[in-house]
Amino acid sequence: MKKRMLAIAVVTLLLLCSCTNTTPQTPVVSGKKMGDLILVGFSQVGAESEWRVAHTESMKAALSEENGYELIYDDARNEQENQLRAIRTFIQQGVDYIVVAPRLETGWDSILQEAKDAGIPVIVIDRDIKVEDRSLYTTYIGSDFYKEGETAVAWLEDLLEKQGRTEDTIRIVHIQGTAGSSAQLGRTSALERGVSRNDNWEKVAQEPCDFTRAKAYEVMSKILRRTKDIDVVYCENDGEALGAIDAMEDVGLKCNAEDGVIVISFDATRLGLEYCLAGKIALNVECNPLQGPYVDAVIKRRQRGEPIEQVKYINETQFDCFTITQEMIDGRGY
Ligand code: GYE
Repeated sequence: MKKRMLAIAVVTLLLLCSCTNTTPQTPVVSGKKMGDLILVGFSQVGAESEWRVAHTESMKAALSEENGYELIYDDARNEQENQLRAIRTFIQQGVDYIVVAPRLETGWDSILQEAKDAGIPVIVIDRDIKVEDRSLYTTYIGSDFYKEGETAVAWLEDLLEKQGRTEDTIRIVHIQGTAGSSAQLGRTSALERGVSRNDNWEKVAQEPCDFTRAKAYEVMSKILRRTKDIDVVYCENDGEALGAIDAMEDVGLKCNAEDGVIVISFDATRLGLEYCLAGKIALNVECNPLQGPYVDAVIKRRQRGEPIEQVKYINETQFDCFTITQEMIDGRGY
């Protein structure tokens, strides 16, 4: 009797085993789905600008379930500490890829070493980073910020020359982005070089405004209480340009490339370009936030075992108040 019961138990067990073998289910291991979806943890800086919102939307659209991904999205609310915490959690969750849009250029060595030790590839997007060991991340996809700045400075030199102002003192206010971010560092150093090669350019003020319209309004209002003798305002993104323009208009200054303050901006968001069409922003250098498809392509290439370039700069253009048209704005994706 005992033997018969044992035999039944063994057969039942075998049947159970064979059942689970023939109907495999998607197991869940510590929150990670082992199906064929690629699990990506994305640490975003925050939501400080229109550019950033478009960037987040592009990432979410490209790394969608229909496209083969499961995306864990984290908004760091403009704190690098939060980004480090998010990445550590991604590592614990055993994601397949980590994507990070870093707030600052430095401070990434240890966390990326942790990701590397766990065998998780890291893709850096939007702003670049500086680490001792370049093999800590797979690739950087974003903009050449120094080149963007050079484009702006060369355009300004050209305009001032056409206006016959190469001998006049040109008083410049410099509204910077988030101090220590690669977007700020690149755009700033291009202007610094411009100031040092043009003896008649004079820096009236230089202050970081975290890429936000509110901070730029506040800082520009403070500068204007000190002086209204300003020829150029170089803002490191559209939000800051809009804030600075608001402050200047409040005190009766005209923003206009022909007979007012020359405002220079970066991003070329729809709103920024509308200001350009209205003549208030003289030059808007494009910075393309639609990076999701590039990230998707890199991950798919890596999945197929194809080589990946270390740096991928996105092609960008520029718009000025003399040549921009409504059609150009209508054709924009952000
Ligand atoms: O210019 C600004 C944003 O890192 C390129 O960050 C990005 C910058 C962009 O908030 O609008």
